[in-house]
Amino acid sequence: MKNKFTENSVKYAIILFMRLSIFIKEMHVLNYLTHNYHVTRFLKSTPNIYALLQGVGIEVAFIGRSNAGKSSAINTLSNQKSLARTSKNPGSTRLINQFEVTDGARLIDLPGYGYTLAPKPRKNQWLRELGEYLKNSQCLKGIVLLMDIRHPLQGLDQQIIQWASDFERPLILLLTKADKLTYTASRDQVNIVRKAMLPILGDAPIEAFSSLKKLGIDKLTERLNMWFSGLML
Ligand SMILES: Nc1nc2c(ncn2[C@@H]2O[C@H](COP(=O)(O)OP(=O)(O)OP(=O)(O)O)[C@@H](O)[C@H]2O)c(=O)[nH]1
Ligand SMILES: [Mg+2]
Repeated sequence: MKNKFTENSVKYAIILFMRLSIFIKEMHVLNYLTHNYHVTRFLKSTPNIYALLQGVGIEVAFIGRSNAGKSSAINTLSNQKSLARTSKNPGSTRLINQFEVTDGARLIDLPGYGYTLAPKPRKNQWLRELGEYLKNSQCLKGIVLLMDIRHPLQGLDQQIIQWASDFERPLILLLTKADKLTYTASRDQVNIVRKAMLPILGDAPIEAFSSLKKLGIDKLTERLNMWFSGLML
């Protein structure tokens, strides 16, 4: 009787061990599923958020104030000069531009908020649409929130962060144009933002980023790979 019990326990332990090792192996493979962002291509533009809400697949949205460097970040990530339209004048991205990394994996370049010259009703409507998207999208697996490293966490940035937290959207914060500051000053800014965001975002990644110097691309790529692998849901 005792022998039978021991035999069964050993059998179950072996099965459990085998299942666990298969699970760990799968996690390992998924973790290292990398995408080639250099082959990213333009997919389509849409004038409002509602077309996005009907999509399928996985998407990651680049969100931030006008002129924060969203389109530039997509160009640097994809190693293409003018995949996304950039401009030194704020408000250069008016439409919602979708880029396809691979079948079913999209980067979404959103128009910026806080553009002072845009009419107020338009600004309010855009913010409402953004809120709806963050709340209701089935495809949105991650947010890349970009803020100029010299002026992070402005009112609307904080609103996006609050929504991301409320709607449980994973987030990476990129502090852009880090080439404008010294290494020490940019590290200090990262620490300030990290400390301020700790109660809301916990240990969400916050990185100094520069499209110009290609700084922070590896961290961004790592996070995108996780989201596109469906790991960090
Ligand atoms: N020095 C520096 N300038 C940058 C960097 N990234 C973007 N810029 C500049 O900032 C300006 C705005 O960049 P965009 O990428 O168009 O910004 P955006 O967030 O897409 O702006 P909207 O489409 O208006 O919302 C352009 O003149 C870019 O060349 C960077 O890393 N370093
Ligand atoms: Mg843009």
